[in-house]
Amino acid sequence: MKYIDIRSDTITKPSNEMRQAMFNAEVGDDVFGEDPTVNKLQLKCAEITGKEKTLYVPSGCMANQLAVKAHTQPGDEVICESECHIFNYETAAPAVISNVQMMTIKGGNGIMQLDEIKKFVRTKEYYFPRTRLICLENTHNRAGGVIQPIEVIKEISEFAKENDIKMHMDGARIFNASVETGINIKEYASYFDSISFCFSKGLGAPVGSILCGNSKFITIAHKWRKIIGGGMRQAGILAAAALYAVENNTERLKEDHKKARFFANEISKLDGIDINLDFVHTNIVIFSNTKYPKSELISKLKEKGVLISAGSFGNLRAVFHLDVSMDEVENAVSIFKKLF
Ligand code: TLP
Repeated sequence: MKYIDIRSDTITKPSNEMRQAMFNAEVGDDVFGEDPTVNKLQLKCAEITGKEKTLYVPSGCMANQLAVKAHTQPGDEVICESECHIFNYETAAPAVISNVQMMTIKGGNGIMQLDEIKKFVRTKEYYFPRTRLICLENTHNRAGGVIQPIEVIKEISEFAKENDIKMHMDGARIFNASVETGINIKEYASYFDSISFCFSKGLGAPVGSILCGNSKFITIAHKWRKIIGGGMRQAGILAAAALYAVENNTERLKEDHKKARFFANEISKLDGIDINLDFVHTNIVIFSNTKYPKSELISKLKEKGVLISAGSFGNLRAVFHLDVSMDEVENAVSIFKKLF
C-alpha cells in the first residue's frame, strides 16, 4: 500500500532534479576544507543568515549540540522552553557533551516571554550556576510549528546582550517561519549569536544542517564536530542536495502551510477532535482526540493508509511536506471523516 505519510517533513526523498545536482557535484576532502560544494554551501548560508562563518553538519541535533558546546563551559546553565527539541529529543546531549544544566521554562504554546525568563536568570552568587545561553526554537515543533513573534525575540535578545548571555536559535524550520511572516532569515539571525537550520526537513534534502555564527564560535564548533566524529570527506554529494534545496525549495513551503491549514480546518469540524486553529502557523498540525486511545487511532489510520505520529503527551502530529500532494491531503481528511 502507498501510504499518505504525514509523520514528519523529515521523510521526503530527493527529487530527480536534486539527485541530478548530487550526481554532478564537484567534491573534495572536506576534512581538509577542500570540498568545493561544501564550501559553496557554507558561503551561501553565510549570505542567507548574515553570519560570518558557517559549518555544514550531518544533523540538526549535531548543529544544536555544537552550539551548546561552543557557547558554554561545564557547569553553566542553559535556558530553554520545556517542550523544545534540544531538551526533549537529543538524548540529554547537553549533559553528556557539554556538562551543562538545562533550566526549562514552560512557554505559552512554545513561546517564552522575557518576564518569565528574567525570573530564572541566576544572580552572581558563587553557589549558583552561570546562566550562559538562551535557546529558542523557531518554528516550535512540539507546539505545532508555531512562529516565535519577532518582538518577543528582540526583547529577549536585548536583555541577553545586556546580561552577557548568548543566544542560539534552533531554526530547524526557520524557512517556514520566514516565508510565512515575510521576515527574512538575516533579520531573524541578527538577534542570535548562532543559528542552525535543517536542509532535511521541509526543504527536501536527504541529509544535513548548517550552524552559523561568528568566526571564533565556528572555529570551536569545527573542532568539536571532529571530536564527535562529524568530519565528513566527500560530503559535496550531500551538500549539493542542500544547495539545490535552498535555491529551489524555500518559496514552495507556503504550499505545505496551505495543506496544513486545510487539513486542520477540516478535521477541526469532526466530533471528538480537539485542535486550536490559532496555532496552526506553518506545516505542523498538533491535535488530540477523545474517541480513541492515541496508539489505537495511529493504527486505525495506518490500516486505512495514513501515517501520523505521536506528539507530546496526549497529542498527535501531522506534518505537511513536498512529498504529500493536496489530493493526498484531501484523501487523508476523508479517512479521518470515516473514523470520526
Ligand atoms: N525533529 C524530528 C524529530 O526528532 C522529532 C521531527 O520529526 O520533527 N530541531 C528541531 C526543531 C527538530 O524538529 C528536529 C528534528 C531537530 C532539531 C533535529 O534534527 P535531526 O533529526 O536532523 O537531528
